Amino acid sequence: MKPMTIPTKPIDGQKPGTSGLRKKTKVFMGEHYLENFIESIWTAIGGVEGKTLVLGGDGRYFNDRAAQVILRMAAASGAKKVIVGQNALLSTPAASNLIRQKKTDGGIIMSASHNPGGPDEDFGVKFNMPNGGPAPEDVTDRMVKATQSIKEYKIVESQDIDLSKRGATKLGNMEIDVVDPVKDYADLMERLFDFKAIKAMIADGFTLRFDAMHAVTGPYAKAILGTRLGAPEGSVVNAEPKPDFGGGHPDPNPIWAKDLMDLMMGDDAPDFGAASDGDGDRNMIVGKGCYVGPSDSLAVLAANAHHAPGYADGLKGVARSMPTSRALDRVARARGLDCYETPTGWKFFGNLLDDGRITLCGEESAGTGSDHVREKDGLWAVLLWLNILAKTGKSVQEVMNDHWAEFGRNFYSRHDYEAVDADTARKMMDDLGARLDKLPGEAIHGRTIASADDFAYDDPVDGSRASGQGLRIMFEDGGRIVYRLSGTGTVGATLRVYLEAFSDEPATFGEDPQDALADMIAIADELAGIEERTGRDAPDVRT
Ligand code: VG1
Ligand code: CO
Repeated sequence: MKPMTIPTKPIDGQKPGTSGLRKKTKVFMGEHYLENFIESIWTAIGGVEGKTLVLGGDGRYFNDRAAQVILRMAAASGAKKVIVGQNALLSTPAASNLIRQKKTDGGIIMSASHNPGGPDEDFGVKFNMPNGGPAPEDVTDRMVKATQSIKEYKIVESQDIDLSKRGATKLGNMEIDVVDPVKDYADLMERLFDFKAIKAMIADGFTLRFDAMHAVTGPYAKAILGTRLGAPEGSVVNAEPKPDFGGGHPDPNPIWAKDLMDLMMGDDAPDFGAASDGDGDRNMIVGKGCYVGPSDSLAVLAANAHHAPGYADGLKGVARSMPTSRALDRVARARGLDCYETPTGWKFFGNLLDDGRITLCGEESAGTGSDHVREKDGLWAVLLWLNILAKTGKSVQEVMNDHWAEFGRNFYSRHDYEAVDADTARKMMDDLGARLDKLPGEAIHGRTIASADDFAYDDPVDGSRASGQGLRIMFEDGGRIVYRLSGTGTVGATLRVYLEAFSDEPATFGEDPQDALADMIAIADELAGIEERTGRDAPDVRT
């Protein structure tokens, strides 16, 4: 089987964002588009010859075709072996686990995560390193460079490989191992958590609903929550991965997981509700009549992780992305743990985890995880919650009430303005950025600004610096507003405004965050001139 060398030319805009390269599916399906990017990944990692990779995706439209192309390109460039999830499926955390367990040279995950899928929606590709984590910025920078000078790529001609059957096969000299996407991951979960206690709780009548949102976690949730933990039929819904996620956004938040929210707020609510996103790395946690914000969930998990066998020895330290609320910091302070603040995106946690500085970390966007893999992990968070509930005997609402009573409440919300004109958004950020120096001391709606900056991060492990990571405005009363432009969207710009206000007044703990943050919301608009500049008088999504 002789590799063909196909001449090509650089294609504009092949620049990975917060998490891999995401574009409209039709763009990815365009001539040479996928091929150029894959070849550029090979260049960025010093070639793929003799290497072993993991390959899988979230099952979205084009996932199956892209897998065949990637296999043919890996074979043409001399890869030794590719381990593929059956039907080219792998959740992001399961892929991270396989990369680590099988000691491979990395892996390719085909996913645009929480973005909708289908011929008119989004597709994506990301490369993970041998540690199982997303490629850091120096590697993605090399990818971008390679896309800008690419002249040719190599590919072999072949029939499609049958990825529906498990087992070993060959493509030219390259081995292909089609594996059960679930088993190794489920075994890992069973080692970390007290499955006996969770099983007993469920057998005792504890009820739950997991909404897989027609995305990749369906098979994982059925195997773990159903088969291994005994949750009855009907506990896992929308469990079959569909190429268009049933037409919805596979984004586990109260807007896109509305059915689950309605159920959990109704009279017949089960004890526990959860959902995950397209590629299985995010989570939403809901109790009976009680939605748990992701930043709070992270803080609760940090405070209670010792209830799970995998974390019984305590945590080495914790980390959160900068826009995530500082509820976690309060737990860290009380427990004497180091707490790191990183830019948005999981790639920034990798060094801290590898260096043994932290055990647990998370983001406000419904991503939490630990050192068990190098990605955020939706089902992991669900299982840790279930483990905590089983061990403490508390309801979700009781866990939250006790948490706020001990640490106070960081009211928090993120407001997203989607598909804003990119130049308008950029100019708004630039103008606000230019005024930051003058803001401290200014009083607005009765609150005084204590400090303001453009967040930059110096990685304590490798010394690399990431700047321009979001504008932070801190208030004297502990409140905070952060402005950032999304790095995962595919249309125009998405402005994210992150709002936070702290209260240690128990009478306020039950308030709706949108009410508790009303002042901050008004201040955020006034400071940046959101309505005036974008014409939007309200965000598209509030989480
Ligand atoms: C968003 C989230 C960020 C997350 C990223 C990838 O990025 O804010 O916290 O790490 O998505 O998540 P941005 O740049 O759009 O704000 V996933 O589950 O979509 O891979
Ligand atoms: Co995701």
